[in-house]
Amino acid sequence: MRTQVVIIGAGPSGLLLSQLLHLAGIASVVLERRSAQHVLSRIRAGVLEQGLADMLERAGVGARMHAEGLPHDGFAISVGETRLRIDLKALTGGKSVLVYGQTEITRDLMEAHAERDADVIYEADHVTPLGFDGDTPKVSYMREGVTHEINCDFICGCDGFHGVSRSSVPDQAFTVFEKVYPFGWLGILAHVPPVDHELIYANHARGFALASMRSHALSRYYIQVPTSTHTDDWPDKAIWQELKTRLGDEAASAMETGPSIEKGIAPLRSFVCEPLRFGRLFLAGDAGHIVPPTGAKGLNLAASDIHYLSEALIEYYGEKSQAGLDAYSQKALARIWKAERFSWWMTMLLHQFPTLGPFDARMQRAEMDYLVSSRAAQTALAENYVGLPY
Ligand code: RFL
Ligand code: PHB
Repeated sequence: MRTQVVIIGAGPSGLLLSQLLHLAGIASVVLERRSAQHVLSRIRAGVLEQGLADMLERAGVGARMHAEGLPHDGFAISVGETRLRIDLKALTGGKSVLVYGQTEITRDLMEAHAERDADVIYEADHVTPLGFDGDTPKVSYMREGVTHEINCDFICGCDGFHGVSRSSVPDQAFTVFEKVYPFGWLGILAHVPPVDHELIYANHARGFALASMRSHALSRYYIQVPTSTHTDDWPDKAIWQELKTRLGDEAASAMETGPSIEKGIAPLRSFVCEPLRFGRLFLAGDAGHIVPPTGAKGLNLAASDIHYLSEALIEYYGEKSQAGLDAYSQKALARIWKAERFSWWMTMLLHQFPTLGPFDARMQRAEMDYLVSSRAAQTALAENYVGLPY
């Protein structure tokens, strides 16, 4: 079998890339290790920058997002007794973000793929990118016990942090920059109305908490927990109590509680792989970088990678020019590092660090005091939160 581009991974990065390539007349095959149902069951991101929303619209999958997504013009930060509203719209000259679940984006993309009978192969085992350092790359995989090979021009590794693409590259060909934080986020989803119409990020003496949402009837909450925590350690009742404590009295009195319909723990990590191109293999999204979720940047960064990569591939096939492909890694990394900085900064501001000394604790407090008192500091935060330009 032969195609132009093999895409490994049917998460948002892989599905969006194949959709944009299809609209430009470029053929691709997507190989996904899990079932479609499993991919849809992962509850992840919820905050979309305008750039991602625009891309989804260009990809022809924006209708439900526009109908059901919730525009957010601001959010709150609560540290100790201090509560600050970041007025995104006023601080950025009219920009905002859209609350719409990653699960819904994935569902919309899957439907678009099904409508055009796209080549997305789920439950593909032992996916292996081969020969990408030469001119004849291919990808092998197994399905229902049978081995297949697809010859192609390019391989796009959109297979997330634990995927096979990055691990197929020799260690000496790339450099990893990494910071692992000494805690994770325990997240729950519940069929209750959000505690507020905007998100609330809180840094309490007992740790970080976030009140988020997916709709007017579906809430998403997170609390900082030690890395060793298991979900069994936290029955729903204890989570609601902890959220009330950490989010403060005003939120506690407005909070509606109910049984969780999903509960999971995500470790917090900053990670960048340099470069993102190895011959005819390109990495995009979580395959190439991870941010802690505090700044809501992971999915949005995946989208900007896909923007640069799809443009480069379209240029290659349309104009027979390699220039975009040659520039991909550098262009994507320039934006990635800025989002890494912002996510690291928000993480440092809003969490309790068990190993922080008294000096660093005062630095954290001074950072918050400065944010409260300075419109310039709030503008810098808002500009990054709504998303830096592509
Ligand atoms: P994904 O979504 O991990 O998809 C990769 C796909 O590749 C498949 N795969 C393989 N397929 C074939 N062969 C193999 N060997 C394979 N290995 C893996 C996987 O099954 C999967 O289907 O990566 P992608 O597409 O790059 O998308 C990245 C985003 O999912 C991620 O950055 C965000 O979810 C991060 N994130 C957030 N980002 C935001 O922009 N805003 C947010 O509000 C936000 N909140 C979050 C988040 C991530 C979280 N967790 C759980 C890490 C909140 C949380 C709690
Ligand atoms: C979410 O709703 O899942 C969410 C929102 C904001 C974040 C991270 C996650 O910063």
